[in-house]
Amino acid sequence: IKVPDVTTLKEKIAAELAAVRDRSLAYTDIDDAVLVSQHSPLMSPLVWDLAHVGNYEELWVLREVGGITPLRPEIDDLYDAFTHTRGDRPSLPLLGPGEARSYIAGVRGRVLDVLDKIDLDDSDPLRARGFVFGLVVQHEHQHDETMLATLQLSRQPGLVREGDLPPRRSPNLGASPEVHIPGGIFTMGAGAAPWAYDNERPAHRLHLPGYWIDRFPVSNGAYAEFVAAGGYDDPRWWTPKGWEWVETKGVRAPLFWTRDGDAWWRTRFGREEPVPPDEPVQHVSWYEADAYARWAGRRLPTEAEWEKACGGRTYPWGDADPTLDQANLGHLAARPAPIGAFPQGASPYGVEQLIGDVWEWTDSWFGPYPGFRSFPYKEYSEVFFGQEHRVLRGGSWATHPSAVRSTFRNWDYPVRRQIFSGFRCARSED
Ligand code: AVJ
Ligand code: FE
Repeated sequence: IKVPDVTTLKEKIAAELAAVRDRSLAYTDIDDAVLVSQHSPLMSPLVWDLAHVGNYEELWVLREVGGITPLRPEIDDLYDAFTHTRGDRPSLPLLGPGEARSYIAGVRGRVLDVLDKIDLDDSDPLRARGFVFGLVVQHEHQHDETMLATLQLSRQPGLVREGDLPPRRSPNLGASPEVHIPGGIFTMGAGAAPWAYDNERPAHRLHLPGYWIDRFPVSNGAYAEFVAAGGYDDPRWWTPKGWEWVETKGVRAPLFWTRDGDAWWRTRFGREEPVPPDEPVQHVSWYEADAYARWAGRRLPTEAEWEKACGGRTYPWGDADPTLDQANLGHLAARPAPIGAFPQGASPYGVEQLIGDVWEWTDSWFGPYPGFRSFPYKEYSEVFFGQEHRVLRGGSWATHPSAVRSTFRNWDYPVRRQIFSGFRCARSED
């Protein structure tokens, strides 16, 4: 995690812009053939993501805020995520890798000119406290995480930096596996956070009855018990749609797991390794998370329960940026950290590993908070509201610290599992 040594907001923004671009360029510093090919119909070719982040930056910073004439208006349609599906993108006349790099560099140069001139105290909501720069920085990091999912699906070894996890602290494994959160009112959603998305607002007060929530995410070892107990053979644990998914797709285990006798192996960025029992399970769908919870006599937390467990601060540990002993974020290593690795990242309630490691499925559909207003465009959040997407919380090992906080909401289809998704369980008070 890069902690830029900066004082002013403009310096901080410039450092964030530089860091995210370094990240995107590192992920795409690979053979052109790998960049332009489609590794899964679920994903864009990497070269699409690369030019798309530049086009998004052009639309929002250069045209909308800077009033600058479009650089390449003819490519807008190619990089509009709503015009072509991911599956169709390889057949489009996309910019090649070299062209994409020079296009995004050209945009970035002008963006730094806009940053230089802009008044960040302006009351215009795109300018105020640099919101538009937060928008493009978070957007690019989100696509970087998507690129990692694409690289994982490609199963090609050597494309992703392995890195090292921070040294392990003494884990708090002796503590009770569940934490009780008393009933009462809490404030859900983002208050002061300047770069929070529209879907995190407005902050609102909500009463929750008391409940219990797991101290840690569910581990591979615990999940393997569900598999061994015939979890995938028993429709009792699954919703009707989940069971239909299991049967039609023949799902038997998390994505990327393969069985070798009694042992489980997984493919991680093209390398085979035994499934480590003490890591949070990842690459499970909402259906699998929900079924495991029912098998375990529990349920998934609602997103309100998940957020309340963070204790009402920017992050569970407080308002300061994450440190290496609080959370596994920002691609330190290309994997989740073991259960219990971050006692210093605990919330005031004592709930751990809420931020980082794996995105956590919740029971909630992605919908608007009371009083929601779309900003700055309805295709970021609003068009996804309804009973199609489930909310995930907390970020994964692949999420950058600037693109996650206690109030941050991610969403996906309940079948999705190429994302770095896991879960923890909860239960109501008796
Ligand atoms: C919030 C991760 C679901 O990747 O579809 C990227 C983020 N929005 N470009 C996605 C996003 C526009 C979004 N998720
Ligand atoms: Fe996008």
